[in-house]
Amino acid sequence: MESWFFENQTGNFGIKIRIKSVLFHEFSHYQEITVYDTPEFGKTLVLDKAVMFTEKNEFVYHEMLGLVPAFAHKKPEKVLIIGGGDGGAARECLKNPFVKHIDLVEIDKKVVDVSKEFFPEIACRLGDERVRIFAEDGIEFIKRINLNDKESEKYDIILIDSTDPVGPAEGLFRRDFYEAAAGSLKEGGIFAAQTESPFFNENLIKDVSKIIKELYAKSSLYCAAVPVYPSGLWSFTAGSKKYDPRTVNESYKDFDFGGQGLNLKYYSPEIHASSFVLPNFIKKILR
Ligand code: AG3
Repeated sequence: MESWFFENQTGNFGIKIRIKSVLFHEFSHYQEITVYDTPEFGKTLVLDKAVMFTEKNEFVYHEMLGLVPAFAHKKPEKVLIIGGGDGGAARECLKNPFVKHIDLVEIDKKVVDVSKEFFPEIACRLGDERVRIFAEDGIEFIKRINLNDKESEKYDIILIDSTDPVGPAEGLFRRDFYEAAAGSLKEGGIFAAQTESPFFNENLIKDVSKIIKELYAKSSLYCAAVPVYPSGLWSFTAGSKKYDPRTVNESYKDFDFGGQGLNLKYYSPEIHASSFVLPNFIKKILR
């Protein structure tokens, strides 16, 4: 019998993916977690009926979220990832030669466990000695760092690797959270968050960009193509206290981005720069 997974993406539009089998299905304390095996995309993680990634194209999102801010920064030693329990963003960040330490704050420990079990190539760095995992609410975590206001606790890079702005992730798209994140960055720090589809989430992008612009010396939106996400075009919003997020920092002028071990399938210095070149309809959203 044929089986298909449907994601209703906008209420009026969605995608369907043929499934070979259901490898895992459980309701955690926070959400419904499903792992499908699919002929088109390989194993696929679905949270609350929304596709988070597929084995075949997770590299786009994870490289672009994990590497653009890191390579815009002169020397990012300490990184905070909110969400990202699958480990994809952490795996990418560690490709930056300066990164010494990553704190990963994932509210749902089940996502970490499922990713380790079913997606070892994505979760491969979760056991790295440089990565510390906290199973707690990222909003509270960041508010604590901000309140403590101790330079030694702050970060060079903060990444928001969240689900859509509904359910557990809703608070990760709010002003008070963004303010606390800005206050948890060191001087010269860079922030980046996944900010959904420019085709379907105009208002969200407009609101987030406005806040980030207020909070940082520099702010920019960049995009990448993720076939399984709503509309296939995905956005990330970056805010930076000092360095221009749109360019690879001088400090990497001798760095070999084509190096074998790095295994970069999407990101390159050229893609870094070009991902900030926006079509007019997105520029208009940001005006
Ligand atoms: N986070 C963003 C996924 C959003 C996709 N939305 C959807 N399918 N409706 C992905 C997390 C991967 N680390």
